[in-house]
Amino acid sequence: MTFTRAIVRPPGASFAEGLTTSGLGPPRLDDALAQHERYCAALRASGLEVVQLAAAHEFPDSTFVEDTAVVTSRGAIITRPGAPSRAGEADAMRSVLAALFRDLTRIEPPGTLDGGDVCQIEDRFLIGLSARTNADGARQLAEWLRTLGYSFDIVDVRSHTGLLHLKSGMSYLGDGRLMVVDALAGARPFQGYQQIRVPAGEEYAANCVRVNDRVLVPNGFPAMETALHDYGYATVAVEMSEFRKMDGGLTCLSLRF
Ligand code: CIR
Repeated sequence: MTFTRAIVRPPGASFAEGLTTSGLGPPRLDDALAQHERYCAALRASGLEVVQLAAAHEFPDSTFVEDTAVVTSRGAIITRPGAPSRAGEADAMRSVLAALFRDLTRIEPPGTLDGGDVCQIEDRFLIGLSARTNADGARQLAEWLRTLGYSFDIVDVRSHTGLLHLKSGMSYLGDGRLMVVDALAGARPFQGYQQIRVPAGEEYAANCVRVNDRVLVPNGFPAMETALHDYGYATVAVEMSEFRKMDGGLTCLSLRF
């Protein structure tokens, strides 16, 4: 999968008031903004044009744009984020995507869906059922994907308490390879792919992003980087400490298409 564009949104002044279970303490806004800039620079260095939405003080979690839409080369859909405090984040995303996709559609109530639960693997999508994505949201997304000619599979991550979203525990690296935490490794929809296990103690780094010829990884996970190098991947380490404090990973800071 080749990407040419990314949509991002810098954290706003209320960032520290967002949802978190990390127990890592409050994030520092200045550091988060600097890390966000470096994240955007890494996307640009990987060949992407970066479109930036204005920061939104009224939505503390709005920097995690991935949760508000699913964007493919065949169409885009606005989600209905599962956390009530995040419901209004999709409006800004709808405006920017409406200019790019003619038939923009959306997840309707009672469905809820976070983009962090959606993993594209070429022409197939894995859709996670989680505390944020319910069965109706997954069903609506699946039906929409089918109309676009994609196939899909459901992965239930609700019993894995450490995983906020499906992609908190796995990433698609391209080349038929998945990066997977041990807890998810036996999942039936992962069969048929080469699975690289996330090294013990480095589970946060399961959420990485293949962008064209590089893999963006969070800084500070050396065993994970070594594993990727062993498979021939060029990695770019991006400091994510302030986003991690708010349960955010690398993929959630952008929509790539
Ligand atoms: C939340 O709990 O919704 C945010 N604090 C973090 C969202 C992370 N999103 C993602 O991994 N796709």
